[in-house]
Amino acid sequence: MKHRDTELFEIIQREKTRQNTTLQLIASENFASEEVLAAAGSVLTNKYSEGYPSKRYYGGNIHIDESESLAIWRVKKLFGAEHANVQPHSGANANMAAYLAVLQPGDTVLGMSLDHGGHLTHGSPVNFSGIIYNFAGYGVTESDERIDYDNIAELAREKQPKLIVAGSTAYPRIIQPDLIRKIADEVGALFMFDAAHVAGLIAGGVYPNPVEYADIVTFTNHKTMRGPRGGTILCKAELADAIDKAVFPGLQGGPLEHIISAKAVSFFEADTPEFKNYAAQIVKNAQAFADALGTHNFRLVSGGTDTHLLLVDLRTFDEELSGKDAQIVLDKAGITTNKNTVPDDPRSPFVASGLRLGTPAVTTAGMREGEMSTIADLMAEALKGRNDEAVLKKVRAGVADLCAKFTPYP
Ligand code: DSN
Repeated sequence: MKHRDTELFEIIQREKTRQNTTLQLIASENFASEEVLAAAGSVLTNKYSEGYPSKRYYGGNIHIDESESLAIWRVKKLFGAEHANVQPHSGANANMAAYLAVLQPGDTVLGMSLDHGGHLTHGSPVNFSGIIYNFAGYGVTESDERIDYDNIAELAREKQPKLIVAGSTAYPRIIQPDLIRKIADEVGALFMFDAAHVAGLIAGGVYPNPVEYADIVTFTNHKTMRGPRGGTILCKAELADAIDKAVFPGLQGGPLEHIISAKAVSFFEADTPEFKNYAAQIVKNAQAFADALGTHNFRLVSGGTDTHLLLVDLRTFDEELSGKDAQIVLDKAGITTNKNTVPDDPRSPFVASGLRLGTPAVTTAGMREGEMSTIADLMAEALKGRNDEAVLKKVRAGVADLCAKFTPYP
């Protein structure tokens, strides 16, 4: 298609080239399929459809109803959920709607602290969650950097929360939904699992399904799920009305029906044997990556990973190297990562002592364990030679060679 707005479409082309020619190691990113992209860019963007299938405030929603109903049906089947709301514009909106559905301002909630791997919407004081609700944070142990379920139980007995939130953005290990359900039952709390990072691993059968245990499960569609940007809420039947009312009219107006149709496509794609293999490969790649990084003296927080995500403590590799500087150097070499604090990090979140890495995107691009080892070598070379432009140029060339063999959008 010939574009009239060449300025903007050239920007999009440059971003596509960036995605095709550099390594995407941000744990929360992925490459959506051409069919997901086509649905997200479809004429469904033109339609107003406040309400839900068969209960809309505007006419002309016959096909929008078909698309949204298909998305709901597919995601309920995929996760074995009693109810689904596919309208949240984002994961943060999904969480906000969940809280609006079951909490009153000032209610007590437990969530994982941001500095131990939680999320802004799990009670950070600068986020609506910490402003409106009375959050108490739990974290990982100092000894093994894993979630301390006894600590959650003690905190729950002390605080008597109305809701316990599980889920994280920087925790490489499996969070056990059955153990948190037990704690919630003991203190009479509701249980919400934020599966933003791991939804695709759950759908692919390599992570415990929290739907069985949690009253509410929220997730984003664009991370391991490999769908369009957006959020989804799953819940028990008795919370269905409250959740739906919280999303609309409580929080949002017109749903993004083009995005909802793209969510439907990704639920279709996730319900296949290929996706199961994909999810298993994400984890195998992450574990191979962890092993390879270990040989270069990078320390893996918690000693490794059970998921798609690795949290690297850079201090064993080079005490002077901050996450911020590492991210900048790796960007120059064509390796896209994000700085991240490690548990009890002495540096601020803007500087940080760690890097968060993930394998969902490179696995979609077709890379396997051997390539993870190559990437670890390239990273170590770039970071060691960070003051030498020739080294960075050499690593950039190595990255380009690798990406030429594994191109997400040829
Ligand atoms: N931005 C997401 C992530 O990278 O994990 C969290 O919202």
